[in-house]
Amino acid sequence: MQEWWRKAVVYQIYPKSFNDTMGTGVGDLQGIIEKLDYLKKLGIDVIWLTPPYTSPQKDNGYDISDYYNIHEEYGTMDDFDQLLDEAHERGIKVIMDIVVNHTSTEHRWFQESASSKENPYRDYYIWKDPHNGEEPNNWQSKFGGNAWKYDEVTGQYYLHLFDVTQADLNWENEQLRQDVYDMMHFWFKKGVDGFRLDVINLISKDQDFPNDDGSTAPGDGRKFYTDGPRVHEFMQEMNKNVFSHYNAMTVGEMSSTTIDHCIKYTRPDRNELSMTFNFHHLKVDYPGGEKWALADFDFHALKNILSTWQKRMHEGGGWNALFWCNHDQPRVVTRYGNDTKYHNESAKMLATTIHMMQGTPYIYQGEEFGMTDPKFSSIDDYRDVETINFYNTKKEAGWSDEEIMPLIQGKSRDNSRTPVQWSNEKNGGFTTGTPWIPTADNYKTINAESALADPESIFYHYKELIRLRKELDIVTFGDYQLVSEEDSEVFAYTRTWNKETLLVINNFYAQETVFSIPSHLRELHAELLLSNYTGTELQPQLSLRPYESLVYRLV
Ligand code: TEU
Repeated sequence: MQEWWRKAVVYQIYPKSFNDTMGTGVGDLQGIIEKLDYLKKLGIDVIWLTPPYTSPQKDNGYDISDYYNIHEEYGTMDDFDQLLDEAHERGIKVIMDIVVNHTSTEHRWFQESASSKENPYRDYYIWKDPHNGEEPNNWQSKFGGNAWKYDEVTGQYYLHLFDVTQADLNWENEQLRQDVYDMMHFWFKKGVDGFRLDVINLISKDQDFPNDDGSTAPGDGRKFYTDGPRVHEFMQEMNKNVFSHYNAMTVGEMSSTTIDHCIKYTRPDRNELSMTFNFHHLKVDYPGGEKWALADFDFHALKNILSTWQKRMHEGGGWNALFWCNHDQPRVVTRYGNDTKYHNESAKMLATTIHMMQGTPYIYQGEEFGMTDPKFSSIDDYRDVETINFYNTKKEAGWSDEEIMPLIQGKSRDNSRTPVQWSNEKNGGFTTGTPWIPTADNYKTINAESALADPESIFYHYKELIRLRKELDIVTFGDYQLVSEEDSEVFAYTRTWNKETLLVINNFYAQETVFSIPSHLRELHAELLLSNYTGTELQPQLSLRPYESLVYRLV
């Protein structure tokens, strides 16, 4: 249990929206270097850089056309090397986001592969004959429509689980796997500290490519490639060939996964990955499992899911990545908190809820001072391929903007991709040019500069949470126990370790409420470690103010 990443806090950077030093309207690597001291001040240990490689940017870099180069708009390989050096000088590690489930169709491998059936790269991708003159099966792309694209030149279809320009790689091909491992060595040799592996649990497909009859799951094909037949074998091979040679941290992004699989991916003796992201706690506001629909979040489900993952991953020897926000998710303060009257209180409360759990916490750029969803009213302000596909499909089906836009405002991935609000200057100080996506209107009040100037800001609450994790081993190692299962407003849990207990109490609502402290905890001496209001003494019947959040040490 001594691996360095168990005590680390990770900060996610989406370079496109982080900080632009060239006035192009697009963030760049020099922009990250400029903010390293800010990150150092926050106290994070690791930067996760979303894909900075050469890419046509149909999916903002998750469509890689050259794994060995830096996307021109972000700078050069020299800038990257400088970023790595300067981060390391400050004691900050850097992990790279790597996408190996698919490449851009502009990648040389795909160009070769598509050129003829005899090309040696043909088998690097998944090509199938038409079935009765139509698509090989009924699998759906995650960005809408069928997941197969017909290619006129060779008369076959290729698989794309995401955009039509993101062709799925064929992991059955040994040479492809070797090429991927070689590429990973290239980045490790440069000095990177690990990888975030994009949708890595989708790489092994059922080789029968069966039609999905929808009898046991949504009918979109997911069950035939999610945590697929050879995925653990591939992870072990990757680990043996690559990760085991370095003191690496690896985090796998797991789409629609299960706890049992995540234990397998992360249990140290299995030699696969360090930790996994799962998204079940971010689907409690998907009515009937549908992303593009609006509903209040289901608080009981949220507590239940997070608690089950805490307990079972711990018992099974696995390790969780802890997070609320990333570049695919709406901002949590808007989503599960309150982005108006209780902006400050609810953002801090949400942070405490996650950061006092077991696992490795992730902070997504701007989360540390409470950035919100922008709520743009026009589709013209959105850029995301998934959002635009959704809009077009609904328009074709006859929906009006009045019906579509509230869904996009609530659910678009662009909610988290607006420029980081550094100051109250034009464009939030992100760029002197025209930003590639508009800045949220509230940058004059919600920005890093004001947060830094206010000792009571959300920023300093995150800093304090990071400090507590560093100082108290119990945050890393303690057992987790939910203590508010039935409560409709409060999410309270304990962590226990070496005769010590942490009691974490969070009111998730704007109403005051009374929380009854479980009797076995009442006898102990309580010390308040952190709160989002001025001090509260622990009492058996504890009155909680709106979004109040408290962390006590009990001995
Ligand atoms: O996302 C994987 C993924 O399945 C989702 O988060 C997806 O964006 C969401 O379900 C759509 O509603 C990863 C990346 O994080 C994302 O940005 C990429 O677009 C995607 O893979 C493809 O590489």
